[in-house]
Amino acid sequence: MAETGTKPRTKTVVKTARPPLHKVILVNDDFTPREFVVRLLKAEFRVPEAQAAVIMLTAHTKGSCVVAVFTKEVAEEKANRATEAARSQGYPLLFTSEPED
Ligand code: TYC
Repeated sequence: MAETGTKPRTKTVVKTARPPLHKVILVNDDFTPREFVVRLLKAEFRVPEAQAAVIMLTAHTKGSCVVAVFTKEVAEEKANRATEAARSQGYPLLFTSEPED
């Protein structure tokens, strides 16, 4: 084929897709003591006392509160682990996870 001297105008840009994030959500209940919720948040999610207190109070007043975001598998694992930790102490405290909007 004859050389036209033209160059392609398209460029290939390589983009690395980030994994979609999932929220871990703390759900309110009428039975778990506030202090236990704060202690669990500190132990399981490594949040400082003041932040744990804000998260607990937000769930207490609004019904639920986002604790943190992770990749899907990590969010599910952390929510299950924290829920299990509460159950092992006899509390019905629930953590769920769902995709971030
Ligand atoms: N509502 C509980 C109480 O009054 C405290 C609480 C807060 C429980 C947040 C769960 O996710 C929760 N003892």
